[in-house]
Amino acid sequence: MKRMHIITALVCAVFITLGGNSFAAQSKTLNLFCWSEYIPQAVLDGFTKETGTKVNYETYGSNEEMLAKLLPSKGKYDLIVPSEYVVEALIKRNKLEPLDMSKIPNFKNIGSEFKGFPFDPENKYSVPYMTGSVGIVVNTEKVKDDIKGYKDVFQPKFKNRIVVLNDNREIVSWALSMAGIDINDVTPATIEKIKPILKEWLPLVKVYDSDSPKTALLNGDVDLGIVWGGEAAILYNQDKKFKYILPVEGAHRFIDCIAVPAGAPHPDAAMAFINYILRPEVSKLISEAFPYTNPNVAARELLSAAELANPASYPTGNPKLEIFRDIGKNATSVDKLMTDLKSH
Ligand code: N2P
Repeated sequence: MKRMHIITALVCAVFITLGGNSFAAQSKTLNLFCWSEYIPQAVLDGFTKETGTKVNYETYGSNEEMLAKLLPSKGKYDLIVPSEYVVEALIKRNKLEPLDMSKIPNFKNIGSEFKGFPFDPENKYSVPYMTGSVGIVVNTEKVKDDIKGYKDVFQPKFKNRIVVLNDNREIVSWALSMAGIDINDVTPATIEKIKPILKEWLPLVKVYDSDSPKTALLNGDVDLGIVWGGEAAILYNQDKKFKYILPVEGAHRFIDCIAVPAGAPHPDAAMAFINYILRPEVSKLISEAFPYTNPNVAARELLSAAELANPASYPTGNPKLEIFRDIGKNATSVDKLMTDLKSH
């Protein structure tokens, strides 16, 4: 009898303890689908330690790869990290769950200039995770030319010395900028116009890599490239010989957002995770490992002067940058063009 009382008391104690914890009702699993090289393991571990929620982490190297896995899956992923044009497309197709902002008070840490973009004007479905630019990185010990834009990178003398992102929409946008066409003006006619440019460019490329384009530059396999700003920032931190240049012709400014796909199995854990990574001290850890442009202004205050002075993380001046918009069915023409050109 006495033992029964002890057990009952223990059960009650556990119940009361959990009841006082905001994560009491939270699912104990979170299925996170994110870009590779974008979120440190320490952040996932910190969340698990605090909430007891196990994070299953799967990665992708492009928005299109993410979509190809997400769209046929039902109720598999709790969180995805699409770029702005994909947030726009997913909202149009009712493929995102509205966020429960009452559970994400740390949204206040996002700077006002990163809120209310046209792809999700009220941030009903998405919260900026990291932002940045796609630009040119040059090993200035190997390349002495004054590289200013795409036309300086894609020169026959640099054949087999170039790394680029393995990302069709990105590559097509460089050729559009080169031709003086808006990067969002993707139609069969503009695609036809830029075909000759890409026909010249692609044979010069040695490495296509979206996951870790810094690697080929670091180990000296190539001498210049067009990469995510955060990758260039890591190179700059390692060695100041790696210079980041935003192309004069114009470049993509990406706004990668965290969002909950329709039918997510653990939306409560998803909201808790979003709020967790928006804590300044957690977001700081993300910036330290992956130095992109952090939209979390409270976290930015915790960064060192050197981190904030990294030109690839926080470019200065007035570069010509533009976000991508959803181009609907024309996305298929982008992929077809690139597949055709790469196979020749
Ligand atoms: C991180 C990739 C950054 C994604 N590895 C840019 N949209």
